[in-house]
Amino acid sequence: MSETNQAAAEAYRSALAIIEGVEPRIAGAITAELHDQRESLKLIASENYASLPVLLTMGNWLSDKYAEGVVGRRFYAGCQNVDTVESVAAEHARALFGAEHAYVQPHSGIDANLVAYWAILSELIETPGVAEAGVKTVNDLTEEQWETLRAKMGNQRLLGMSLDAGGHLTHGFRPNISGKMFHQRAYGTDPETGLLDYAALQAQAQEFKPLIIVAGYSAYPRRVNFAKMREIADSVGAVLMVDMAHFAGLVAGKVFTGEEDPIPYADIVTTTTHKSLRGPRGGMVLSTKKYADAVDRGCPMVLGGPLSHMMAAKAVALAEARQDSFRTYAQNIADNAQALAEGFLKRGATLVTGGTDNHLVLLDVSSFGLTGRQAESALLDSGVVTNRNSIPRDPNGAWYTSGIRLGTPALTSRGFGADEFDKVAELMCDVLANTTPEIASTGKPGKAKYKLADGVAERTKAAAAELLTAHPLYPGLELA
Ligand code: DSN
Repeated sequence: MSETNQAAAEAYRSALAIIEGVEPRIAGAITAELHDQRESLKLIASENYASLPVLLTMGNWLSDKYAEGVVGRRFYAGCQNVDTVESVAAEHARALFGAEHAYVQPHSGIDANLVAYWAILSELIETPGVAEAGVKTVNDLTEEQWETLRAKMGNQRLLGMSLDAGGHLTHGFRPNISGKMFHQRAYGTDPETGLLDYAALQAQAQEFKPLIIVAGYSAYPRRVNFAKMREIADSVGAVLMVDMAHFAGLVAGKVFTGEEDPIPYADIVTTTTHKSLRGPRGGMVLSTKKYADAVDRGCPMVLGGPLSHMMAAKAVALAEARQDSFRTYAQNIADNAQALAEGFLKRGATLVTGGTDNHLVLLDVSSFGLTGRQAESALLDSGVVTNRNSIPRDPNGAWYTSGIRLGTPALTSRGFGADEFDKVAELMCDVLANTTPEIASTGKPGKAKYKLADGVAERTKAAAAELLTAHPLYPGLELA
């Protein structure tokens, strides 16, 4: 047991005893969550296990301080310690990613995207509107001038990856606020290969002339060429925004370099900090100097007061990501995804795009005769935690789906390598091959109910336990 884990175990035992004295159900849920995470194969592509130093940094009195504004421009007195925290986190973020500017306040990836959209709209539309009217700020515009400007801001165009091709809700999906803020269109992937088609995207951009092109994804198992994305954006005068929430760890760990690194090519890059980056739950915006001031106005114009305890934890995680060992970790994430994909392919399973070259695999479970919902549930019964996901042009829609999205960041944090991921593919294929949909009242296979053959869940859990015991989570951190 490392000294850190021993000290953390003592700290957590004391903290949980204190919490138990106030609300035992909460102390119980926290403890149960550790057991659940330890005892299941976590393959959710957007989840990870933060280090104990990161987890420990979150719980402290920085939480009690209001600090709206940014370093050097606060709306509250007494923010000197928050200033230290925010400056250190931003310094690490700039150095790690080679970004001109870093804004570490967003509470989530969605918040980071909203800050980015708001900054782009403000920078490109609000400033000229105010300048043309010969006034200092929007507050000095007449009602009529303000309505004209608002109409202009509300009519801008956004081109983002469609949800079923692997884009995110916030990339212009109609039911999301981003789909309502903007006149939106979505780009998809090639129907044959499932890959991004840059020529088709170029033609679509040429026809649509968006203000913003959003690159990045939540469920696309391939790398993106950001130099090509930049060329497309430049050809139509668009701002290039990249949402790297899923693959920030691969950028930080220098697995994605050159044209696969979004920072040198994008105007604004957003991310979460808790996925492959392995930090605390939260978001960040990285930008060129041009957008720095607009981005820094994210709070209080878009966000509530910064969560200073979370910014502190982001700083610790970013410091960890600057260590050489993080590069090894990031490379292992990508290598393990290859092993997982190969494990499925050699057992006859179907993968969207035929494989992966990032951290995730999108398994098409229709070849097992299942919906994503049935597969997700049968796997969960067997101790394998995944999430169902649409595949391109999904006949089962976004609720039942035909896919299961799998990611390697979490189990790679536990030390799983290629052999273990091959075994994971074997176990999953066994579960799926032994699951059958229940016949609905229509006489056809239903989309939700299923039957898992007797004994499969038990044998999968037993095999998973062997893998998990050999790669313990927070070893030595023993609670009740
Ligand atoms: N919920 C995240 C994911 O799972 O990809 C994105 O918002």
